Order: sequence, then structure tokens, then C-alpha cells
Amino acid sequence: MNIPKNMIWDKDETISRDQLTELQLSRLRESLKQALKVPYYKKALAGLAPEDIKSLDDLRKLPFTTKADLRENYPLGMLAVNKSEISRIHGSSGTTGKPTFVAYTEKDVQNWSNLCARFLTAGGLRKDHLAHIAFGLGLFTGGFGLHFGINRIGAGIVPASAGNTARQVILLNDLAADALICTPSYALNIAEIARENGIEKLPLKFGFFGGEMWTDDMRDKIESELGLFATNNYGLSEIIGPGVSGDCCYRCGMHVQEDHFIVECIDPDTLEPVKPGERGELVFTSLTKEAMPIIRYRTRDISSLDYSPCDCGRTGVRMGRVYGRSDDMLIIRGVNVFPSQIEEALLQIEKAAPHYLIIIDRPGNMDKVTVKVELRPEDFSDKMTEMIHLKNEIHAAIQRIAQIGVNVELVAPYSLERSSGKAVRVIDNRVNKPE
Ligand code: DLL
Repeated sequence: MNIPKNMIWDKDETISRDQLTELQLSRLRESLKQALKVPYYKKALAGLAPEDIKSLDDLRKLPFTTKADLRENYPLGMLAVNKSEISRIHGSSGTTGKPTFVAYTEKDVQNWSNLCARFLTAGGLRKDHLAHIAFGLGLFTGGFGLHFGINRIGAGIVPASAGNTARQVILLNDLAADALICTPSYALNIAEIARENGIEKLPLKFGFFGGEMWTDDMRDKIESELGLFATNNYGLSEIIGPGVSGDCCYRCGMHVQEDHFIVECIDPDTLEPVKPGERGELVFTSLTKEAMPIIRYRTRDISSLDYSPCDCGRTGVRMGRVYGRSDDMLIIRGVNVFPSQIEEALLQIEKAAPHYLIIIDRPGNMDKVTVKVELRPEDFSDKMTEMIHLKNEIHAAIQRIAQIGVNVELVAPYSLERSSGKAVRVIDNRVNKPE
């Protein structure tokens, strides 16, 4: 495996905490000034002026912004510039209803490209590499966000976009890209199709994966199947897209790009900050965005923050893997369960392929959870005892990690639907889901 050397793209990634605090404070005032051009924020800030922010602690005086606020201002009510100044529009599809649109000025696009160039450099991409983008090149921020970041570094791009996995494999093999850019679940699908087509090893060296929840075990699996060095990167459309944070080569948490975003980690119930290292909901405030500045956006993503120094020299606080979303948290017979716990359990069992689907029903008054687990082709057997043993093993692992009993259904290799973007892992058929 190619472990990249530590390399820093931009000296601002290493400024001291004191310098950072000073920079954040002055940028926060500027950003508030920009936000006050949006009628929604003018009302929500209720007379609060940028000068009222004397220290970063005063951030807590500001109101939160939620997805519902953005929806109410559909399509472009949160714009702080004239429409003529828009350089790009992206959107997040969500599972229901209309997309949420986000807009960028030319300066926003430039900043965004630089943020992506930073984490790509951190994870090993250099200008002599070729990078294959298998994110959809469209309204989704993943495709074009990464495209412009790679371009900033000067590396070559194969803009494959999403879908047609067999074709992706041909391109990856024949053009010999060094880096693969997609969701972690799609990386596994690519590995699977490559294997089916008799390709032992694609020429890939690095993988930049993000856009959905994944676990450390999933990373190990992807690395062993594709023989590359995989890093995690995180972001969300409302804040900018990819580039909010990313792993460095030491992979001990994703460095938040704090010169562009202030991050808080709060208890989603009390809305009070949690202590460093404790799990809570991440909240971001943009510091440099012109088109759509955003104040204290509640992401629903559950993670934790680590302020200890990192050997790479970057000073941005490190966020842990997203454990789940507070709205993805399943309440099963009163027990809180995150899909990531089920993934963790499944990946501990060698014979279970990393493809699964969680289905929840409530036939009477009791929640019933079925976890469909695909078997690896080589382990698919018609020996009943072996299959029962495996089912029991999976059942016990889920019970141990997620503290719930589930109905395990073993399904044939390749029978679960593959996605070329964010994988759908949960189908909740309950009519009245517990809040
Ligand atoms: O998924 C932006 C992105 C694209 C990030 C490509 C990284 C790579 P949205 O479609 O708005 O934007 O979805 C944002 O995806 O709130 C998280 O729940 C989840 N997410 C994004 N990155 C990660 C990650 C893009 N590395 C939502 N780990 C976020 C876990 C992630 N979850």
C-alpha cells in the first residue's frame, strides 16, 4: 500500500490556535455582515450587529439554522448576493421533496477548490497523478467540487461520473488512474465488478471517499480489495460540499478547515456544547462564503472533536468519523441504534459480504428488524448447518454491538441492489416511527 508522505498544500492549514482564533473572529464579523443582507437572517438576528461579537464565545448568542429554514426559503431565498453574481448552483437531493439549492460566487468556487485541494494533497494526490471521479457530475456537490480541487492541484482528471460500473472498471484499468474518488460503498461495488471481470488488481494507489457514513472496518475492507490507501473526507452542500474536513496521512480524524468554518459539537437535546471527545451533533458557521453565508447550521451528523495536536502539523481540530445522523438513529423497541453499529458488527464476520439492508416493520405493536446480509460467493453453501451457524454468529455480533435482537436473513451473492452514489442501508416501514 502507498502510504503518502505528509505534505501541506497551504500554509494557512498550520496557523497557531491564537492566530486562528483572531482570524475566525474577524471573519465571523464579516460573515455576519454578509448574512444580514439576507432577509431571513436580518429577522433571525433580531438587531444583533457584527460589532456585538466581541469574542468567539459570543457565537452562542446567534440563532441556529436548520434544513427546515432552508426549505422555507426555497429556492434561493438565502442568497446574499444578486442572482447575476452567481457562478454556480448545486443542490442536495434529499430523500423526499424538492432539492435544497446552494449557490456560489466565483470567489466561493475558488475558495472551495482550494479547500478540496488541501484534503486531496493531505491524502496523497500530487500533480503528476491521474484521478478518476466516479461521483455524479451534476447538481451533487461531490463531482464538481472534487473536479475543481483536483484541477487546482494540477493532476489529471477522468470525469467518469457515476454509474455503469463495468465501464468504470474498464476506464480504471486501461487508463490506470492513480486515485479513485467516490462514495465508500461505490468503491466496494467497483472492486466487486473488477473481480468478476477477472481483474486481480486495478492500478489505483489512493482512494478519496466521502459523502456517506462508513466505518474503520469498511475502510480496511476497501483497502484490501482495491490495494489502495483510503482517506475519508466530509462535507455537506449547505456548508459548501466536500472540503469541510478531511483526513491527513495519519488518519486520526478529519481536520476541519477552521479558517473557513467554525465548528461546534452540541448535545442535540439541550443544545449545550459537549466536552471535547464526547459525541454530539456538529454545527457549522461559514466564515468566507459570499453567496450563501450560513450561521450555526445544525447538520444532524453525530461526531466528536479532538483538539490534541496532530503530527502532520495541521492545526484544524479533528472530527471523528460520523457515527450516524441524529435523524438516522433508529429507535427499536426503545433502544437507540445507529446503522453504523450494524455495519460494524457485520464487518467483524468474515463470511458476510459488506452489503446489507436493514428493514424495520411493526407487525403488531412490536418493532421487527430484519437484516439482509449478502454472502460472499465462495461461502454460499447449501449445507443448512453451516448457514444456521453463520446466521447465529451474525445475530450474536449485532446483539453484542447494537444491543438488539434482529432477524438475520442470508441472501445470495449480488442480490442486494448496488448504488453508484450513496447507498441505501435502511428501509423503515413503520407508519408511526418513534420520535
Ligand atoms: O455528500 C458532500 C460530499 C460529497 C462530501 C462528496 C464528501 C464527498 P450532501 O449530499 O449534502 O453533501 O450530504 C451531506 O452526507 O450531512 C453527512 O450526513 C453525509 N456525509 C458526507 N460526508 C461524509 C463522511 C455531500 N465522510 C451529508 N462520513 C452529511 C459520513 C458523510 N457521512
